Amino acid sequence: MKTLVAASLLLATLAEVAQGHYTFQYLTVNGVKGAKYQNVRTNTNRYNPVTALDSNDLRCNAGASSNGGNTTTVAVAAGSTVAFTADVIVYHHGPVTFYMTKVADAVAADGSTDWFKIKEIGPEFNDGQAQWDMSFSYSAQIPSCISPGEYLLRIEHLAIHNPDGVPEFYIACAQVKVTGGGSGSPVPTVKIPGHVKSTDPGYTVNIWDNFHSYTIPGPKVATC
Ligand SMILES: *[C@@H]1O[C@H](CO)[C@@H](O)[C@H](O)[C@H]1NC(C)=O
Ligand SMILES: [Cu+2]
Repeated sequence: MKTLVAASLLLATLAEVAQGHYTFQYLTVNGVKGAKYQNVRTNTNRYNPVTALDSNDLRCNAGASSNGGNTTTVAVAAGSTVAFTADVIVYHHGPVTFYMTKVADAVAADGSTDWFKIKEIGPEFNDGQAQWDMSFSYSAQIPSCISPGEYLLRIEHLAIHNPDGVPEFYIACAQVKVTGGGSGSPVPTVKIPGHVKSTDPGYTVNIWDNFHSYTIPGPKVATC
């Protein structure tokens, strides 16, 4: 068991060196996968993660708070399914979450407004073994109850594979205009940064040691 764990940590480290990391570059809306960065903001840290819990880069990734003019805002019906796709398959262990924030103008938005979580994907435990969803694409449903208008739609993959290192955030924001919908106000809301604390069990956990349950960091999935 010890050897297995050591071997998988070593593999993870080798993979890190060999491949670099991943960025979420594509958005699928209404069943159509957009072009690279068509509806997803570009970033300036290549395939690298954000690691500082107090950084504004946690909102939409490095360099992505004021470059919305480089990205087209796409219409999406409330209640429909959207997906982000990365350039390489996600190979670190950790949760994937989706957030949204309502904005006056998705092109101009800097992510300083209130965010709510719309989906979270954690591990499944089978026979005591954690199984993480490590995929190219992750999908979420735009809540039916939210009001129409422009939003930033954000994906967050928190990599917690290395208990000796700092957890890594892989983030991207898409620019969407929600049509239909309702008049609900989703709660709870959070600011980013600030949504994940350095003491959160889901942030500090060692997934290789006696790992039998997991609490995804951040707020609960919002309702309205
Ligand atoms: C605009 O997008 C392109 C790729 O689509 C990228 O290379 C460039 O750095 C982006 N510019 C800004 C200001 O984000
Ligand atoms: Cu990594």
